[in-house]
Amino acid sequence: MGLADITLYLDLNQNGFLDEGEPPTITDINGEYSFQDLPPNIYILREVSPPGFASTTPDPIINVTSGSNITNVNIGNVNNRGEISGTKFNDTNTNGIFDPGENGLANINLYLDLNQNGFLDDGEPPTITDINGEYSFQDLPPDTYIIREAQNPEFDQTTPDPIINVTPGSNITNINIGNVSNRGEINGIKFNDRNANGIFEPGENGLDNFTLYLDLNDNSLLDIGEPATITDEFGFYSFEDLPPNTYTIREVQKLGFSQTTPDPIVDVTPGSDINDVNIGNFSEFSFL
Ligand SMILES: [Ca+2]
Ligand SMILES: [Ca+2]
Ligand SMILES: [Ca+2]
Ligand SMILES: [Ca+2]
Repeated sequence: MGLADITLYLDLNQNGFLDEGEPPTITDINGEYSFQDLPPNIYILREVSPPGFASTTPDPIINVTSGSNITNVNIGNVNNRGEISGTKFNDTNTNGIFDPGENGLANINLYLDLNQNGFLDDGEPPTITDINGEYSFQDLPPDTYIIREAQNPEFDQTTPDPIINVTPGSNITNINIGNVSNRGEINGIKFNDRNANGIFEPGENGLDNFTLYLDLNDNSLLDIGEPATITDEFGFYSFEDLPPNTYTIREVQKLGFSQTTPDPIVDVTPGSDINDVNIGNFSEFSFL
């Protein structure tokens, strides 16, 4: 296929550059070109290589004699750009493999870390995963690239940063990168500890409408910004989406109740789901 809009020139001083006074021409829509009215001479024909293309033929050296009409001096170019694509996936079983049943993660920022400093800098190509978690980097000059994520604090990466060698014209697919949520969850029941022994037993019921909170600053008060929840009709509560940390759960004590279990201190690790953190209260009102 002919390539249009390619600049060709006769490199009269043979320095490899298009200088003033050297006849240029631009290929037409069919990729065709011509130099006319040339004094007899030996000419080197070169091109100004457009970005993304590499020359596949040597620069023609042509001996123009008086009255000659030299045709079919064809010059080859090839698109030398490459492409990398893949999926950012939710690696729920943390094995580093995009397994059936695992989903793509949308809106994750990826970039090519050209200067390999671990940060997204100006001039480094960024991309954002689409609704299916898919991404691509296109139009890449041949080089070796490191793909990194501008890490979302809710996730830990489960696969190493891909290091990809892009060769001319390559289309490298299925470079999948795993993430797993590092958030944890705590849940349990606020129960009516009728016999005040600190154990949730048959015959004891949940207590609804109790406010529980994570006492982040450990001052035994519910402060603004501390996660709080209210027990449901079964006394059930949960704290979800918790960054890894050690949490103390306290309650806003109600008149007439005394707590029969210590305030739970819970170590939330990435991805943990901690159940049955039950908290007993003894009621001074026997009708409960
Ligand atoms: Ca997996
Ligand atoms: Ca960088
Ligand atoms: Ca009990
Ligand atoms: Ca507090």
